[in-house]
Amino acid sequence: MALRKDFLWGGAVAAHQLEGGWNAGGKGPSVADVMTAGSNGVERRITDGVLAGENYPNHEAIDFYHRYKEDVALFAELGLNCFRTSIAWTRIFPNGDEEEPNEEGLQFYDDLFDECLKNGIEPVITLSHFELPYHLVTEYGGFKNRKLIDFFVHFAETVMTRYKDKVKYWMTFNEINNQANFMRDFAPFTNSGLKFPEGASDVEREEIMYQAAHYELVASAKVVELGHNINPDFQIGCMIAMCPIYPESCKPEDMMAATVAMQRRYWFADVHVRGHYPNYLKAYFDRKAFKLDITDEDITALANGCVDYIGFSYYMSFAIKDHDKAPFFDYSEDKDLVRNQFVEASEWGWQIDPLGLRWSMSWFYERYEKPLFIVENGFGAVDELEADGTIHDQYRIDYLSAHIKAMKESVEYDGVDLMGYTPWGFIDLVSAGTGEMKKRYGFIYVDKDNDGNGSLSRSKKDSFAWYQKVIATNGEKL
Ligand code: P53
Repeated sequence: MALRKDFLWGGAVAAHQLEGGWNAGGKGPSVADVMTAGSNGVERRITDGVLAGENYPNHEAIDFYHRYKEDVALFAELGLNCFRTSIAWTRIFPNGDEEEPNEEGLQFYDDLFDECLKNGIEPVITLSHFELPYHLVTEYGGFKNRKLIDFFVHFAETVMTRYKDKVKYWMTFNEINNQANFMRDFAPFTNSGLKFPEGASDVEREEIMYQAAHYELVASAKVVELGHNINPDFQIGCMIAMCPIYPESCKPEDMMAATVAMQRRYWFADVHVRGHYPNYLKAYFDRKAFKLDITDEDITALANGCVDYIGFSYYMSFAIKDHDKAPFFDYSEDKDLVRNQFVEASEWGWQIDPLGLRWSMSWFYERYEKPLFIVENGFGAVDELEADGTIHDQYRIDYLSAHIKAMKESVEYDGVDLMGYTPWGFIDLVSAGTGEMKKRYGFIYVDKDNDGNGSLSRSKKDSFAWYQKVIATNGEKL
């Protein structure tokens, strides 16, 4: 089997990481707008609102909001046939709980999508990509509040109706499973707008995370059902951060630890795709005696809103050892992962493992038998701008070609049905994890540094011509 003839070759970004214009056109602040710049190994701080004197890298980002026309022309030159971005919820509903949308925000995405379509580029849209209205955090406590289901559904219905003839491919919640790492503040805040009470215990944090995730899954399912009514041609997927967790050794306890860890990180996909909670999780909830608000109506909504495809990101694999955890093998993403001695890692410690992509594709496809869509993959690295303006990023080409090779093998040898591939941050943008500009993924260089200095001018790296050729040959020439 070869890649589909209509294979979607694209690039992926998220509104808050490239648009800037954080308060332009009636936009309200999102959770991304109250996060400071961190650095390699230093977490971003979440401030109490937007404070004077702090550096908020997403406020300007790469100013795509004002430069999208020139940028889309570059995307067309690159040869993309699709462009994955998100709709910033706060451009449409600045506070998140309004009845009436902000027309100026809606018009911006009309113009952007028109510009893409005119250039033969199909938009692929994420509805919630780490950019929840900040007002929903301060007034409602984020997604641990059931009211957020209706706010999200109203937002989704508004944009799906408005763009029903311009957008066919949708995803609900970006990397919904990042919050499996509930012991750190980053993922629960970016996924769900959660701030834990001072001194909350580990178990309390975990229970809050499960409650929020449940409401998100219900909201997602309702949007899938609604979207199919708005336009039966819509393809609506979930979005999972796939970092497969290998046992450190073939010791049976390591294998069991890896199995349980996979359950705790990927149950979200089970609910999205199958429309019900898996038994292993029900058994876990019972053992933990969590008191979760899961109603009969919720159960029905989940069953009626199974996703059409599985969108996922893939950057790296993880490894785990048992840590004497029998018989439960409970997983702590914060503490249990170990270095895999068989693979290299990036400067940010992300373990490079192309074969892990093929493994992940098999795992998803055997389990669900639904089409897959690789909506993020890439290599964050420091690029050197030469005196003549060129950037030689052979390391990025090496990383991506090895992953595309593994992806093709998965389709050809394992029979996986794959819709497309959109490498992450194909134009340099603000890193989600660290808020840096220095951690670059792009084929297109953007002149800006970690402190916010630079002309914001765009230029092509060596990888630009390379990806052009990959697309032109439908992945034959790597
Ligand atoms: P950055 C963690 C693990 C895997 C993917 O990440 C992740 C994260 C969060 O940092 O995020 C996704 O920018 C996410 C994008 C993000 C990209 O991967 O930290 O969907 O928004 O930019 C790369 O290097």
